[in-house]
Amino acid sequence: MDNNDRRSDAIGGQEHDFAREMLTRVAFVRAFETKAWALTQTNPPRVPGSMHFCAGQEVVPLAAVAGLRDDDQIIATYRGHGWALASGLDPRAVMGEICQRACGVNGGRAGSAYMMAPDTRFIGENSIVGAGTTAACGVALANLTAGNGRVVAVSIGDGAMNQGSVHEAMAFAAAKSLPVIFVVENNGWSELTPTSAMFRNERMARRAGGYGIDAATIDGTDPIAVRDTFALAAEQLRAGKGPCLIECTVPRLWGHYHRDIEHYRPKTDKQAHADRDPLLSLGERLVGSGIMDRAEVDAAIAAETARVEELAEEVMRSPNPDPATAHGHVVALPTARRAEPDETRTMTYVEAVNLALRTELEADPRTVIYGEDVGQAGGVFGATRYLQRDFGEARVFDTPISENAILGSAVGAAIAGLKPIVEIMWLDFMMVAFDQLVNQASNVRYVTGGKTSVPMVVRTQQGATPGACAQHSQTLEALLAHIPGLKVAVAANADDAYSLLRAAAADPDPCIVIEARGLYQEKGPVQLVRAAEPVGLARTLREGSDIGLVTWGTMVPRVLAAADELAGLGISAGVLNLRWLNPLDETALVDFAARAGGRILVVHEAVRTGGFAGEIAMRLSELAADGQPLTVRRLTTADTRIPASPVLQDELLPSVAAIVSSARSLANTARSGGRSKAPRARVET
Ligand SMILES: Cc1ncc(C[n+]2csc(CCOP(=O)(O)OP(=O)(O)O)c2C)c(N)n1
Repeated sequence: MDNNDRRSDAIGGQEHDFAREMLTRVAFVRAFETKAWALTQTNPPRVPGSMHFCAGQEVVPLAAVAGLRDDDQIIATYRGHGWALASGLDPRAVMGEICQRACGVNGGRAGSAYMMAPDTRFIGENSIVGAGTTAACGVALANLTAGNGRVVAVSIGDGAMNQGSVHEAMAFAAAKSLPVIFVVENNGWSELTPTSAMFRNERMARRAGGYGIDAATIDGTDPIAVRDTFALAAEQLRAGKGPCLIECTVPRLWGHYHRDIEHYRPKTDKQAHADRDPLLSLGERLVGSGIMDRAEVDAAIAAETARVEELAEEVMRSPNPDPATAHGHVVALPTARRAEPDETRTMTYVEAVNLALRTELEADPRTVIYGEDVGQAGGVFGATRYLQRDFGEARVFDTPISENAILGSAVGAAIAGLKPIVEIMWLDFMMVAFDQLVNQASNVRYVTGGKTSVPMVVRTQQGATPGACAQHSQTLEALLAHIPGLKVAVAANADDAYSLLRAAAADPDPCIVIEARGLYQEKGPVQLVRAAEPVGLARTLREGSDIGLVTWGTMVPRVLAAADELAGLGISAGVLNLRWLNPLDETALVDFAARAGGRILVVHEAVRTGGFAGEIAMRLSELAADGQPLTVRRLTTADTRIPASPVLQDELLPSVAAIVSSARSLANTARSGGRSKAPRARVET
C-alpha cells in the first residue's frame, strides 16, 4: 500500500476489540492535545512556554506499546505527550506537567518537552533533538547486563535523523548488539523545513542498512501494522538479533508548535496530511467493517473529549509548585562518610587509576568500564590495562569512536541501574559531546525531583605536554565546574588519582575526574581505602602563615616546589590542593585563607578569562569573616591557544620561578602594608 493513502480496508474479526480500543485511545490523546493547545492560545496564555503536539501521530505510541511487553521501556521524542500517555503515566500527572503544576509528573520542573519518569517504563522525553537515542543504548546495556529480556523503544522525528548523536547511537547499538528499537516518526517536516530538502533518499529506513541494522517502513496511521511490527521487532531483539529501526510514516496535522501559523507550508501539503488523519480513518474503518456505527464513533470521541476537559480544568485549579522547592535536588546532599584507611603503597599516577578501577570492579558487580580502546588494549595510557582480561568483556569493553554515544549511554545505563565508569580519551574530545553532560547527565536528578540519579563517572585527562597540539592540550575544568548537577575533580598526584576516582565511584551523581597526562608516570604514596571518602574534600599539603597558594591538578607539584623556594627566602607559604572544584570545599578554603593571613595566590594551568581562580576570589570575598583582611591574586596561563613547541609552552604556562615571583610580590605587599600592582606577568599577553 502507498503510505500516503488513507487506510480504508476492512478490519478482521479478531481485531475488533483492539480497533475499538484504539479508537478510544487515539480520541483521548487527540482531545488531550486539543485541550493543551487551547490552554496556550489565550492572552495571556493559561500555560506559558512552547508546546509541541502529536496530532496525527497518535497511533504510533499507542499501537507500538500494544506490541511491546509491559516492562519494555520507552524514550520519547520531545513531541512526546502521546508516548507518555501510551506508557501508562497518569493523564492527570501528564497534563499537570505540561501545565507546570505541582501535581505534574515532574512537579513542573520539566514542562511539555522534557517530561521524565525513569522510575516507570517511561524513561522520558528529550528536548534535545535526537539525544534520547544514546541514552536508549545505555538503558539497553543495563537490560542486557541484567538479562531481563527488556527492549527499549526510542522515538525521534525524521529531522533528527541528521543529528550526530543518532548516528553515534546507531553505530554503538550495532557494535554492541543492543536491544534498541529506533522509531522514526516521519511526518515529512523538520521543524519549519520539509525534510525532503535535507535528504537524498526518501526512506529513512534505508540509512539503517549502512549500520547493519534491520529496518522497515510502515504506515504509522495503521494500528494493526504498527502493533504487529513492534511485536515482531521486539521478539527478534529478545532473541539477540541486535537493534532495528522502524520508520513510521505519519501526517503532521498541526504546526510545529503552538504558535506556528505555517506560513511556509503549501496548502496542498497540509491537505494531503489532513487526508491521512488516523482518527478519521480509524473511525471510517470501524464503521466500514460493521464494528461500530457512526453515532457510536462520534459518541466515543465525545466521551474522551469530555474526560480530558474535566481533568484539564481540575489540573488548572490545582496548585503551582512551592517556590521554596526550586533549589532542591541539584545534587545529592553531602554524606558524612569517612574514608577507612587501609595501607599505603607507592605507585605511579596511572597505576593508581588502574588500581582504583580494579577495586571498583571487584566491589560492585554493577560497575562497567568502557570507552575507546579501554578494553582489549587497556587504554592508550594504560589506565585500564588487564581489566578486561580479569573481569571479562561484558564489564570492560571497547566502543566505537563516538563520544556522544559513550557519554549518552552512560547516562542511560546509570539511570537503569549500572554504575558506568567511562573514559573520554582527551578532555578536548569531550567538546564534541558536551550535550550529554551539560543537557543530559546534569538534569536528571533535578527534573525528577530527586527520584532518579545518574551515578556515572567520566574519566578523562588534560593539560599541555611537550609537542601536543592545541586540540590536545587544553585545561578546561572551569567549563565543567560551571554546570550545576555535575561534580568535578582534578587529580594532582597518584593519591588523588586513586582517592578521587574512588570517591566519584561511590557518589550518586555524575562525576568527572580529570587526570593529568603529564603526571601519569610520576610515582607517589597512595593511601588505599576500603570505603571511599566523600566527594568535595580539599587537602592542605603545607601550612604557611605569610601566604596561601591555592591550586590543583598539574600545578600542584610546581606550587610545592615554589613553596620550598619561598621557605628558603624566609616566606612561609601554605599550599592547598583543591581537588574538587564542584563541590568546592568552602570550609577548607576559608580556613586556609585565614591561616595564611588572608593573602591568597591562586595558580592554575587553565587560561585566565573565566578560569576558576575568579570563582575562588569571589567565594572567599563572600565567605571571609567580617574585618578579615583578604587579598586574592592569580597566576594562570595567558589567554592564548596552546602551541606544540615546548619552548613556546614554557613561555605561557606558570613556571616555578613565576609562582615564586608572584608569591613574593604578594607577601611583600602585605608586609609593607601597601598595595603594589598585581603580579600578572604570566597572565598578560
Ligand atoms: C539539538 C537540537 N537542535 C535543534 C533543536 C530545535 N528543534 C526543536 S524541534 C526541531 C525539529 C525536529 O524535527 P523532527 O526531528 O523531524 O521532529 P518533528 O518536529 O517532526 O516531530 C528542532 C530543529 C533542538 N531542540 N535540539
